[in-house]
Amino acid sequence: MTSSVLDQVLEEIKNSVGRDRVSIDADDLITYGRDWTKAYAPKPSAIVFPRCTQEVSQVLKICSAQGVAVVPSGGRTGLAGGAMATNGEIVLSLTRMNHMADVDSIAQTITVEAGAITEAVHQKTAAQGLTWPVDFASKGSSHIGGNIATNAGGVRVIRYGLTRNWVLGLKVVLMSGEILDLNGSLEKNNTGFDLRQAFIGTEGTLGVITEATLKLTRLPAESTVAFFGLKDLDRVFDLFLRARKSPFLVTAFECLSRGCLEAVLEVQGLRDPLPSVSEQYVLLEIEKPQSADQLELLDQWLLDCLDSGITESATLAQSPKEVQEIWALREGVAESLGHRGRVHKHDISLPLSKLQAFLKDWGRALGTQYQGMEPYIFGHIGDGNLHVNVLQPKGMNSPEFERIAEGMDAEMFATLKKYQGSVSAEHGIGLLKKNLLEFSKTPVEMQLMRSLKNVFDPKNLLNPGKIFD
Ligand code: 2HG
Ligand code: ZN
Repeated sequence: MTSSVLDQVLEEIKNSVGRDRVSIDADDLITYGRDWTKAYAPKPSAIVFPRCTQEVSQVLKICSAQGVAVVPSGGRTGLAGGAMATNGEIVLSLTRMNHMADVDSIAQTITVEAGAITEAVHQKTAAQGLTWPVDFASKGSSHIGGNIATNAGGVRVIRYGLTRNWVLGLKVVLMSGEILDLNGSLEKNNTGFDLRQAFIGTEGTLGVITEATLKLTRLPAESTVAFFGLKDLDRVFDLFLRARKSPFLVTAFECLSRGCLEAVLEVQGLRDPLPSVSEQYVLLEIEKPQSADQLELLDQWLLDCLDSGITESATLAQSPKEVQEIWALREGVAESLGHRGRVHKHDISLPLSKLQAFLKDWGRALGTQYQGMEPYIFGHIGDGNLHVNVLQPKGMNSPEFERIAEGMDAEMFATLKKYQGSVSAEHGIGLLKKNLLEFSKTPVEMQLMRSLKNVFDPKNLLNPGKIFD
């Protein structure tokens, strides 16, 4: 885009929606031109901050007429580059659209603008004894619109499923400026194609979500958390099976390796709650048993896990503070590994029944070919979702590291394909994983995805270059 086209577009936007909606301030360009993905540098031309759906529509219409590319931007906590503006695009930040309507207690819904912060929605709905049960470490920054655009996962998928399950209605603006009001607040609506689904998980490539009616559920009973040390990953799966068969309602089942725990303890200055060192750790969250009998049953169940040799050590949180402390060990992993230097990251998933076989196959290949490149594995193992983070070893230069890491990737993804896994469980494709998509999608699926993009955004102006070129 030439600078005169940019000037003209920005002038039109200012005249249409207000001069204060546009920024070319250098700090804003850097802040709003990027997300949490570290692999890219932001290079947007301008940031636009609309205040309502109508303004989004006007801005997109102007950009569309002038052939200017737009990157929708939310809380910018994504890890696949889905909200990166690297190519002179105009960033459309939904940050000023954060209004939340009152909770509808009869329908158990809340309608919020796309820029509402996840945690703010949690707080508002909790006051009515309800919750929107999508939860993850970045909830203090992430936006509802971004969660929906990426079909966010997190730590409670095992209990509640993905974001997709908790969205009733969507207001969406197409690149042409057309506004769609999809499904309102209907629970049941069997009228042909459910277009709402086209915008959930498609990372802002088909339309801009400006408002959502969220489905709520009863605020769960108080939960309790146990933390286990285990000898190896086989024992982690044994424990998972036991937890699933137990009389307790599992609300999270998360794992982390010793290396991950050490990183968190060191970087965050936290205390190891277990008396001995193990290779693997599990965080198990369950709804807290209410009766004395049930509490006794839980103590007995934990003892059985130790006696049977499945776990090497275990601790049960004794207070809400201890619950938080144990969660901090798991939720601090990604940030702590990032503090240690350059990280090559993956977010894979497998059918639970194939996860063990995958890890064995892949582990064999790793052990023989990539000494010194130890992957740090953690994540939502109860959903079949592992985060694989490879740290650049000290003394190895970056090009060498990337070359070896890519060799490891090829190995991992070939094994993943063999077991019908996915190259992105919850972080999306964005810019970062475009070259991996072929491992999880067939050529026919790729063609259909491109055709859909062409229907919604024929000029390829909305979040171009994300998911595919
Ligand atoms: C988590 O589960 C996040 O902690 C981040 O999804 C994972 O950075 C990562 O690899
Ligand atoms: Zn995760």
